Amino acid sequence: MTKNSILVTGAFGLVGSELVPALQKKYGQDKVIALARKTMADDFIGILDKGDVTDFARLEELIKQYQINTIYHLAGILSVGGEKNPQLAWDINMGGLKNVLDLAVKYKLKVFWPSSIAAFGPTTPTQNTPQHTVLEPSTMYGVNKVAGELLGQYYHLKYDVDFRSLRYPGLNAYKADPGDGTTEYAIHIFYAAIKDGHYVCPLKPNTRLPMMYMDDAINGSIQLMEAPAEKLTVRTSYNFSAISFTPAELVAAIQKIQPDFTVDYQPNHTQAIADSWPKTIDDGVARQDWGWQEKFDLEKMTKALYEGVKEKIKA
Ligand code: AKB
Repeated sequence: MTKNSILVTGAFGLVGSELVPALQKKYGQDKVIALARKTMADDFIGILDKGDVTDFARLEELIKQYQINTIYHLAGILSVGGEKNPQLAWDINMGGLKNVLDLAVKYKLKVFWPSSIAAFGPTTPTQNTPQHTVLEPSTMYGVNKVAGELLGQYYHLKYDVDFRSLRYPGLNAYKADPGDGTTEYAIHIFYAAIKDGHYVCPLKPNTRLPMMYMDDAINGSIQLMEAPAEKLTVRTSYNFSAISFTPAELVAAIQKIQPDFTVDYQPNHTQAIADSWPKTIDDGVARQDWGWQEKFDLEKMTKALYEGVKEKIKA
């Protein structure tokens, strides 16, 4: 084991499953430690270990054992899961981050932590939501994201922790199974299209939400972590955006590949969450500070997801 390793918590989640291989490719397999609480992929190649982010002593042991200097702290509970169990969301989302930040002070770690469009709420301007705006979320997950952003900035100002963060939009990917979130309908729809030719959509057809293909999210996250510190003007969390689409627009894009695909719209409890979030995001500060630029539009994302999910189902 070499010095200056990278620890990725939530390594087998939607983001972690793609971030770990990208980091391994960039920095070497022996530099990346994938941490999981229980889920482990059978075909994983590299260094993996077990641990719970709410267990301070275990995290500290891992940091010492692997000589960690950077943490991508991804483990957490999403918006729908957080409404099912707000106490658990608080414990994992806030407890895990507080542990990571306290260890970052002690071991001088660089920290990446994802915030989300869930940090915004019903009183936030919904079109081209600015970087600096009202943050009054109505979900526990959103409350955790706002508190986490402020805590990260506090540790940066008070203890000089190199805390960096992005407000992820809905991230769409196929390597891992989607988690318990609101924007995840945009992943489930591909499985339903390919398996059944039909999807029951939990959101109204015109519910516009900010979204991104995972390749862009991974590139942007690594790019932010590599940006020179003096370029960064935001130490809460950067607005981070690529495409915004509605379920109806996504259905139309899938129907270009599979014309007989059909959908029923049966909005459920997730509609209220989606309605409290922005429709489009102004991420001009990220573009200006560290050169953020996405590569995937709706058509390119749809093609990549369709092919990826089809292969996964076949396998
Ligand atoms: C969710 O819908 O909960 C997440 C998110 C936007 O943070 N995908």
